[in-house]
Amino acid sequence: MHNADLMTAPYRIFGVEASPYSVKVRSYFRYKRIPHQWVVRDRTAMPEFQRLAKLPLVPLVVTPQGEALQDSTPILEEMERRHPDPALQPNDATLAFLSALLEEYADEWGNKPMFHYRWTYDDDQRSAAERIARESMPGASADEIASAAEMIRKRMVPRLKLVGSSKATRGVIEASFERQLRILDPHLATRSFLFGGRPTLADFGLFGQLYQCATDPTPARLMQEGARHVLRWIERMLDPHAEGDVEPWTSLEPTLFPLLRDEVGAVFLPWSTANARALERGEASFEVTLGGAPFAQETQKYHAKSLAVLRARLAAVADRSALDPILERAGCLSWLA
Ligand SMILES: N[C@@H](CCC(=O)N[C@@H](CS)C(=O)NCC(=O)O)C(=O)O
Repeated sequence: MHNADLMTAPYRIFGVEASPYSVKVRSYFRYKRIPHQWVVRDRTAMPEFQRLAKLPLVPLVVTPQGEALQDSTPILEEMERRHPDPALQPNDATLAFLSALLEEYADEWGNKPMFHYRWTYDDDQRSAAERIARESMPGASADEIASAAEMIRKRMVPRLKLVGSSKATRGVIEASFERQLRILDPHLATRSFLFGGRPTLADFGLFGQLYQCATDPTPARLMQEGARHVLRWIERMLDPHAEGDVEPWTSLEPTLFPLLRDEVGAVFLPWSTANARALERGEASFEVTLGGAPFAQETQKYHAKSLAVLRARLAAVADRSALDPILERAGCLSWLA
């Protein structure tokens, strides 16, 4: 390749439609108008994917210079360094941290309802497994797709326990999803994005999970019944355009604060800090009380790593005079200290 080609060659995003983190990164590239090619990681693309990827995870972004980037949050951060305009995050440091906090909530906790509904209920299992099989095997016969779908279903269902979804935790997970929708729907009724007139980091994280929920029959039904504004926001987030700037906290607060208090402070952070503590102590599993109900799960390294990054992000905020009182009132501050 000539240097000129290297300069103009687009980024490539290897991903799959059923992966929340893949569609999160794809929407970000679309929003930023960064030239890119969406490469469906199907069986034809698998050999190249395996050659380039360090971890067997999508999304994988290959830069025009041939570097391989993985893990959606660091990918977005690296892309912000390379393509700073228009900035993803609000200028205001308080709002920027709240946006990062909501992204972390979406990526690490919001994935639970998504994964839970998809692989718990028979209709959802079959719908998702078939879509995944179909996308990964272009040109395959109906029989080949049916048998691949069955293999996918059998492989994914036992993974419910890795995210802590079981008969015992179903109530906690489903209550959290329904509460999330009840809070988001009125918030998104009067604005295009979570922080106002343009999407920020939080929108991309939350969109990734909720877009998946909207494709699975059981959570989609809940969304159609009680969260039409969330569904419209999901459509907007597939190819988002700025319509204005972010709003000040005073205008966001009435409907956004409940998400920080009732989900992030009451459910996500108690769970994530319990996971991190169990990891420190070398415990293979942990149990925590969330909203009065027990929640048990195998300890996971990744969540603890991203919680540490979030804590470092908070520690780096120079002026916390507006931020700390919000976090304190939402019951978040003590978990992040
Ligand atoms: N923290 C990672 C998570 C990536 C991830 O878990 N990807 C899943 C799909 S959503 C995956 O690739 N699983 C294995 C596979 O599909 O082959 C990120 O944000 O990118």
